[in-house]
Amino acid sequence: MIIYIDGKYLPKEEARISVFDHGFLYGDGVFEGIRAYNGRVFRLQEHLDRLYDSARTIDLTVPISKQEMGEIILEVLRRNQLSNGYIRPLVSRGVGDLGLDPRKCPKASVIVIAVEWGAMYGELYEKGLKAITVSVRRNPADALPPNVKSLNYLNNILAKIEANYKGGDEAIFFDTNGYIAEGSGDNIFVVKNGVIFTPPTLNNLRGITRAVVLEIAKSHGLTLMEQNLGYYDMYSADEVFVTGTAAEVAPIVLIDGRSIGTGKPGPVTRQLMAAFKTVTETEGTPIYM
Ligand code: PXG
Repeated sequence: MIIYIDGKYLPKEEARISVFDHGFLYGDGVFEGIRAYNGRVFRLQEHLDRLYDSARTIDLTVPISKQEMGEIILEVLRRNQLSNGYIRPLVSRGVGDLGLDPRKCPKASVIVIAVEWGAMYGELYEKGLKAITVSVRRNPADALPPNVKSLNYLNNILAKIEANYKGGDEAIFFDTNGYIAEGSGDNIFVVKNGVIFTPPTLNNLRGITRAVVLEIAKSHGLTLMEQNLGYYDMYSADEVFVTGTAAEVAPIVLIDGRSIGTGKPGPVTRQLMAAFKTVTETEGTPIYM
C-alpha cells in the first residue's frame, strides 16, 4: 500500500507522522471520505470544495492547490492499482509544540490514503438497518459546526458507541433543539405519503450523497422537502433511509425497537438505491486514461 504524505509516495510502513502533530494531539485538521467506482472518482470536485471549505473555516491553510490535491488523489489510486476504493485525504495543522496555539505549527501536513472498498452494510441493503436514537446531541453549529469535517470525530464516535451498546447498526442524532440531525456518518431522510423529507444542513454535514439524492429525486419527479423534523416524523414515517459516501443509500427498518412502515425497505428507498447505483457506476473523474 502506497500513501501520499507531504510530497512523497511512501509504503504504508514508512508513512509516519510526528507525535507533535496537532492533528494527533488535538484533532486539529480536516478530512474527506471519497469513493471510486469502476475506475472513476465519484464527485471529486465536490469533495475537494468541501475539504477546502472545512479548512478555511478553521483558518487552516492547505499548502497545495485544490487541483494538485485532486491530482494526488488520482495518483494514489493509480499507485495502488485501485478502481473501486475509498479515499481519505486529510490535512492536519502539522507539527507544533504541546500548546494548542496553531501559530506554533508552521506548516500543515497533507496525507492521502486509499484502500479497496466494497459495500459497507452487505446484506443489510436488502434487509434494512436497525437504528438507535442516541442521548448524545450533535455538536451545535455555534460550537463546532457539523459542516466542518474535522479530525475531531468524538461527537460521532460517542454516538456510535451508544448505538453499539444498544444493538443498533447506526446511531441517529438529535440536535440541541430536539430536531433530527443526522446519523453518526450519514444524512437522514424520511418518506411519508410519497413525499421525501430531510433536515436542512445547519446541524449536520452537508452530505455529497445527500445532494446526489436530491438531484435524483428531482429528475425522477419525486417531491423532496428540506425541513426540520422531530422524532414523531421519524417513528410515523413510511420509510427512513440514510445516505453517505460509506453507507451509500441504506434503508432503516427499525428505530428504537419500532418498525418503520412495513418493516421492510420501501419502494421510494429502493428506487433511490437503484438510481444512485446507476449514477455511481456511470459518472466520475477517470483514474486511468
Ligand atoms: N454526516 C456525517 C457526520 C458524515 O461523517 C455524512 C454525513 C455523509 O456525507 P457524504 O458527503 O459522504 O455523503 C458523513 C460522511 C464511516 C465514515 O466510516 C463515514 C463518513 C465519513 C468517513 C467515514 O462510516 N461519512
